[in-house]
Amino acid sequence: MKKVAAEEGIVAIGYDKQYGEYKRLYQFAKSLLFTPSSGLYSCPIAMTDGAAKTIQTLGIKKLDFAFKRLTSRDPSEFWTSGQWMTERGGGSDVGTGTETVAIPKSDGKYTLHGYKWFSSATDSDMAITLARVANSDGTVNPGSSGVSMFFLKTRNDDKNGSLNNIQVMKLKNKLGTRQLPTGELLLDGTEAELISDFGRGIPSITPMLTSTRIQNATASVSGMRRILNLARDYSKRRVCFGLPIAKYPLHINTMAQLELETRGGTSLLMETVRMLGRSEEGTNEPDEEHILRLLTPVLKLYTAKKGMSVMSEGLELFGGQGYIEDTGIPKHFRDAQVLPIWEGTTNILSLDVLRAIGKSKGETLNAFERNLKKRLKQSETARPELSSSVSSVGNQLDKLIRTLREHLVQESAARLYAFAIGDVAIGTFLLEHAASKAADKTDLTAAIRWAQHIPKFEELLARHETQPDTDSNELVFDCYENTD
Ligand code: UCC
Repeated sequence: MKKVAAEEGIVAIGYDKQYGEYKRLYQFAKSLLFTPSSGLYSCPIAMTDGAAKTIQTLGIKKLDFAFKRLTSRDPSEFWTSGQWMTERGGGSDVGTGTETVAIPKSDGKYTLHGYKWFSSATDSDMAITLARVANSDGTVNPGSSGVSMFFLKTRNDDKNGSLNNIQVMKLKNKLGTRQLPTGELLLDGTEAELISDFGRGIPSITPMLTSTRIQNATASVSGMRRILNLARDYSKRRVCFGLPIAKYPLHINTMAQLELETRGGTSLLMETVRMLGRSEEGTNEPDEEHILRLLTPVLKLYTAKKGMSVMSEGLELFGGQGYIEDTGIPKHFRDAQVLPIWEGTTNILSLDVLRAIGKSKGETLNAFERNLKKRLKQSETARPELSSSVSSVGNQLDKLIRTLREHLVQESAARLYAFAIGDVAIGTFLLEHAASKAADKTDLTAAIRWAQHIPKFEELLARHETQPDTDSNELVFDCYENTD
């Protein structure tokens, strides 16, 4: 898969200047095809892309040689990268959980000493990782501001390619993604180079997170598409009660709903990567930069959760066969369960949505509103029969924006906001596509259907507010403590 990935340019296309602002669209369109057939090789590819993006974004000149390898189409040159962030103490709270210590050497490099608890692609050529630089008295600075970012090669340059003082302590016994060797690694004097400013490790690694979160969404969307294509094919062959099951209205209705979810996720993904390519080429409008920041966590959390429900329904479309390992189908479900977890759980990403809005002092929201309204209007002008669908999505957008401006601090509703942002964004993008010359009848029907069924934000919010924040939540959550 490493050879195939290199030759097909699965990473390289995203950095190929000849495709200008379309390079990311092209890359991710190809990734959508590659990912579900890659035996999870898409995971090391995701981190490889993340490493290349980090080196490029931060302009780390001394890693030019690594960048060339990460983006090479020549299998003998091509490198993959790990992203070793997770330690025993976390997961989500990287600022507290990072215990690895970096000890300065006399040549300006460092040795790393610590334990990386969840390192996917243990066979990668290099890794980007985090550690705390030891002060001259041997102490380290605590918290996020004590964490710095490092580059390391996993193997030494000697003849045997010996490991760079890394011990693979065990391979993880995971629910799914078993094709992929995730390891617990002991770094026991691993030579590494500091590649961020002191204490700026977390913000410096965020380009990597942006990339892997978008790649995560690619896995979700392409997984949905794969299970649906298999189920569609099956439905035309499987005869039940005298007819192929594709002839039964209930079966068709179930599949149409899943098709809609899959299209929705695909449109959110492709619009995000369109803006990513433009951002990297400097052609984004200022509003699009804000929207890219906002949509990246929304995309990841939205598609991961929808992916799980589509996958579960998808298995059911095969009846008992969907539960039998010999068919190869159950694996899709097990592999999907990691998608809402790694690269930030749904809750962590919902908080990141609030962070993106808060940090811009609301400008992100203004940009989102302006951009979506403009696009909805253009869709209506281009295709007046979409008018009521445009109003339906526009209405939800208005309610959402109004609420976000008033209640941004309501942390317990962060998931609700994030999914609602996804719903209105998808509605807008599907309508825009339906109004374009490229649209066919299916595109039009799908967009209208999305608009008709878009979750009513006010109703969801009302339901949330009938269980107002802390007091009621704590009573329900801690029911054993609170029962007489
Ligand atoms: O699981 C892992 C590898 C598995 C394999 C991956 C393959 C995936 C593809 C699959 C395809 C098949 S690696 C571990 C993944 N771990 C995470 O994703 C971490 C989850 N935790 C978070 O996301 C947290 O929000 C943190 C650690 C990023 C930040 O938490 P803090 O410490 O509370 O952060 P602060 O203090 O709010 O933010 C620190 C700085 C701020 O900037 P400054 O200091 O300039 O004000 C934030 O604005 O970081 C900035 N920042 C961001 N900037 C934080 N998050 C972001 C962001 N998303 N974008 C830009």
